[in-house]
Amino acid sequence: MTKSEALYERAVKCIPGGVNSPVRAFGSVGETPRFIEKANGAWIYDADGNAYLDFIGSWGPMILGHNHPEVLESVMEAVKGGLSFGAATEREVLMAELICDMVPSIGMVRMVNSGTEAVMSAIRTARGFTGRNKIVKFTGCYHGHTDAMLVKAGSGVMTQGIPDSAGVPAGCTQDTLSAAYNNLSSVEVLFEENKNEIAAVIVEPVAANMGVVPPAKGFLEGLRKLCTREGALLIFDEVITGFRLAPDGAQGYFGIQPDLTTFGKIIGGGMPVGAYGGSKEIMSMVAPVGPVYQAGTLSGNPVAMAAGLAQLTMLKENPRIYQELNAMGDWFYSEIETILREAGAPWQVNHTGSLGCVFFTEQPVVDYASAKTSDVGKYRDYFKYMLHHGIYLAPSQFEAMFLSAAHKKEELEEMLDVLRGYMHR
Ligand code: KE4
Repeated sequence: MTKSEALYERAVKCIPGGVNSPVRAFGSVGETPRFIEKANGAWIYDADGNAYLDFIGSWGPMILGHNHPEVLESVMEAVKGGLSFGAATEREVLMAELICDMVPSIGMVRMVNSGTEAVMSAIRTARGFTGRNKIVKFTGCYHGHTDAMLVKAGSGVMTQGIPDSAGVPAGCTQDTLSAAYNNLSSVEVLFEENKNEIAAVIVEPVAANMGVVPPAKGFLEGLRKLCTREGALLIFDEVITGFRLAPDGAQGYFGIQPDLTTFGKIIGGGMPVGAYGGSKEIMSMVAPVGPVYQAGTLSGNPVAMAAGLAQLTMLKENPRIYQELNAMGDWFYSEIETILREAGAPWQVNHTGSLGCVFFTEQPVVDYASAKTSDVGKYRDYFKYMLHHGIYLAPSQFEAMFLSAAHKKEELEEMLDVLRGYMHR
């Protein structure tokens, strides 16, 4: 029995599914989850000492690679002063000033502890600001596990959202409407059917939770125009894309200004951090200034701020990281496609910058319906082969690959060699 197997055997006895987040259970790929002991740069090491080239990076936070010395040093420095005070600290001011400086649409920002909390709070703020209740989301986009966002795929178009989880009362999703990603007319219909009732449209500017699905040309611009015309707020959920695609996130990368933005992952440098922000007018709705209540014991935690500040500051001071990372992604994902085509495989490769994924389907993947045509059995086979050859990919077809500034070209070439081996096995 490996140490991971032994740990998993113990874990399932005291943690639901043996994990603290479902995707980590490797449920859809039929492998024992690897219990990771340490990480460095682009590599992670499991309890049995196996090394893996890491294409998850903690699901996005580790854009500079694991254990970046400047992040560690900043954390160690903060720890010496204490872990948490439940009081205002200078680091929170520095973090808010930095985010407002890097992202032009953000005039004010509130720190929270997860992407879920950021989305939950942004939705409440949008409802408070507009006095409206309904929220439009896109089937296949994931915005954390706040009740209102857990609606059945495809439900809600002109009807009330149907809960997609036990324990979510119908009342929590009745105001959530679902549209189809990259399909502006599906949003138009909802605005026609719910005149003056839609508080906000929330969207992943690059969908990365149904696999990676980039926005079609004109999609984000169309959402901007629709929301402006209808008096609804446009919320960009940049928990994944924020500070990944550009110093000012997907909104900078695509040149579209949302009304509210949610962040997570990268802004925490690996520590539990989320944030939501927007114009001063909108954010002045938030307590204690305004009537929208939101709070958090560990929000703006000094140690978490130290990690996030170190990472964000490096990103801000070295914007070349983005050109290099995006160019590496363009090269890497096109190499993957070449290997597939040379092997006569019709699989699809989608990417935007350093975010990408392989869909095991023959049709272009532009939304949830087309993503779901993927053969998850083929994905499982691919995942297992790559894992056993030291390549750590998302244990689900409907997730993303994340490159980091720590990935060296020769290491990516290694992965491409393993992929060639898989395609010619
Ligand atoms: P958290 O609450 O997990 O910090 O963030 C929720 C969230 C919000 N918005 C987007 C666009 C997200 O991708 C996420 C969380 N992403 C997943 C990865 N697909 C986290 C991994 C997990 O659930 O364990």
